[in-house]
Amino acid sequence: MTNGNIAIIGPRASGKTTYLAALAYHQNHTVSTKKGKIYQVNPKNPEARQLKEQAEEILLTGREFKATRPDKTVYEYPYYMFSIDYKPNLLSKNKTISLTTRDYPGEVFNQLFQTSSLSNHFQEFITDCFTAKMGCVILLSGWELGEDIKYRNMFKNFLILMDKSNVDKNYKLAVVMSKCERGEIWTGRLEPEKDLFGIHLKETKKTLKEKFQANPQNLKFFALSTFGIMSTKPKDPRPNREDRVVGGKPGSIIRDRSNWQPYNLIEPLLWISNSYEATQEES
Ligand SMILES: Nc1nc2c(ncn2[C@@H]2O[C@H](COP(=O)(O)OP(=O)(O)O)[C@@H](O)[C@H]2O)c(=O)[nH]1
Ligand SMILES: [Mg+2]
Repeated sequence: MTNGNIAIIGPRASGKTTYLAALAYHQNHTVSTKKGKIYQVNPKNPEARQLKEQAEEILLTGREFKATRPDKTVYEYPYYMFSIDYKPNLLSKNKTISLTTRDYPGEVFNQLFQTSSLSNHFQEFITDCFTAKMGCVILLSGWELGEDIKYRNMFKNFLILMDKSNVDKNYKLAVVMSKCERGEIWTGRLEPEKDLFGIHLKETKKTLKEKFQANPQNLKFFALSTFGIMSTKPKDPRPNREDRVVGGKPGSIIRDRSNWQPYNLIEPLLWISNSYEATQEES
């Protein structure tokens, strides 16, 4: 399998396009557990470089991306290639993780709230998530009452389709609470499995844990925020966000655009890639 195929998926407005644009825009990342180590993300194909320009033109001028319409076949959506380069330790050679993904329309996952019998058009997208992939990052932004049951139903249907697909036995699922700079959930970010999913999305967590009982190494919970907070100092956790309504729809933009620092952006990708490699070596 080509190293690096990771699908980035999630329901409508969960933050997928903004996440991909942040990946294209932000080059240097430090990872909280590996202080001092720099991970460099590089856009590798014309589409990814164009997305970097869009991040500048859209996010950095205080606007939001338009919704990705589900009006094309999966192969017509832009295909982004990135590399993540880093030095595992002082004496070792540089390591490169390559990542390729598409910006899937969220409607596919919204339809999974109700049924696993997707239309042929949407079935194509789900098949693509499982074909020749190491795993997927699934972005979820809801934590309020009622969201848990919706997400649980979505995962039940998603897992049915996963079982029917010819998925790699080491396929990794990184389940992410996105937009975690929001005040009500920010304090749960350090142990998202326990303090976010275990509190607000209990049924979702239960369904996933049961499914991955025999291979818990293939499932992990994360929290990330593409917008981040105003300051990286723990004493100043003001969200770097401004909420607004555009065309009757609520949305958010980055507040201090000259000091935009996403939180935990690449951790789910590193986990998928590194743990996939480790399980490949074991098996
Ligand atoms: N609060 C907050 N809002 C975000 C974040 N990332 C994206 N958004 C907002 O969430 C909405 C949907 O984002 P978008 O990337 O278009 O979602 P998509 O439909 O999944 O591609 C927009 O208003 C974004 O500005 C984040 O990290 N925090
Ligand atoms: Mg989108």
